[in-house]
Amino acid sequence: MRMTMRWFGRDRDSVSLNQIRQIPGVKGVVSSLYGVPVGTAWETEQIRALQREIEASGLVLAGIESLGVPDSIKIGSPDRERHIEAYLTSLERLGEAGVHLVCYNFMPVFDWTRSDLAKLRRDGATAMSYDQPVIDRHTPYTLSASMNRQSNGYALAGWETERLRNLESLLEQYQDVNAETLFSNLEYFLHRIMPVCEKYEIKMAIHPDDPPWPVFNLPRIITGKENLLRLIRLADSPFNGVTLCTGSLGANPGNDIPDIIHALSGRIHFAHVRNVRHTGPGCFEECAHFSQDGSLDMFKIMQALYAIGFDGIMRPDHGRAIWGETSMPGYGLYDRALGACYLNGLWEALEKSSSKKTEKTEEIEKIEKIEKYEFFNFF
Ligand code: DNO
Repeated sequence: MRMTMRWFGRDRDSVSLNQIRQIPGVKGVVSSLYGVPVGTAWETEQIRALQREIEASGLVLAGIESLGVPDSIKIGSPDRERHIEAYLTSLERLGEAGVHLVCYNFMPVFDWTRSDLAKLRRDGATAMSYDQPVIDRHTPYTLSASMNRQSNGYALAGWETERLRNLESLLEQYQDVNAETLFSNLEYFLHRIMPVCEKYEIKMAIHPDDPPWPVFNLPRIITGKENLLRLIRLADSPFNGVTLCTGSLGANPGNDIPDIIHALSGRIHFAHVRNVRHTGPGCFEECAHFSQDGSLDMFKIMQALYAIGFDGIMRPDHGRAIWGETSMPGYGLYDRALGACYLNGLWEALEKSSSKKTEKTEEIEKIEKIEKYEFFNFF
């Protein structure tokens, strides 16, 4: 397992690479070319520049979150071919640059959705929350305006105002798209990109829908075990995999996360590990990563990942806003750093108490020995 953090780039993030480097056990970041509009092919030089900047801080670019999929591909509209070509070009250039993990999602129009980005908690911190009755009183317009108003001035990934400029026509284009259409458009997309992913060994990791149920009557399909298994079957390649986002899937109390982890063994390429607190039907609040603060058993989740020999990239996920920090909602330094340390602690305990070490663990040990050697030689 490799612990990383998400980093939004020097111009967008309140957290610096140097701060991230000081979190014990964090060796890399996942990032993206946030300034490039979804649907445009990424330039090699932009990818290399991002890598150089990250490496100059002693970290590595461990993967891309996200390489956005344009709505045309999700809808299956005529410009999808042009957009798939651009996507393939970006994948090829990423592969040539040695990037082997790409996170993406297949949510129509909107990415993750919340009704409140700064709900006051009993501990005095604030956290994001979702309340279905509140969402039901919103239109897509009022919700996107409200989310952007609460974003502390940061551009919210997935809710960029430029992306939502053509909201009306976009919503119209989705009128005939149901869950089945979405599945078959996802299948088409996967079949087009898998040959390139196989050539460059790029693991595609679809992010679950957040929350994992339809929002504003738009279908959502990456919602639970059955559909995740269906997704895996759409393209029979080890490079067609999943981002196991415990908070997104865990928003539905019916999703048994350890069970899903076992079912997806071998296809979990990226893990977003965070807790969530169920507050009522269709309602949840984000919380600290610590098991007792939320509804998920984080030890059982890490235990399941350990049991399947998970050796991919992991990151802590949304945190509370604590200790007076102002950041992009969910993406401050402090609570995510606490989360990373907690998850690393659980993992260390699992490793040290395990009697049988898997081959993968031994491989990781070898890499760590080399890293230690390089570290001492550095000084
Ligand atoms: C929210 C994130 C998502 C995720 C995308 C992946 O905080 O987990 O925005 O990055 O859905 O494409």
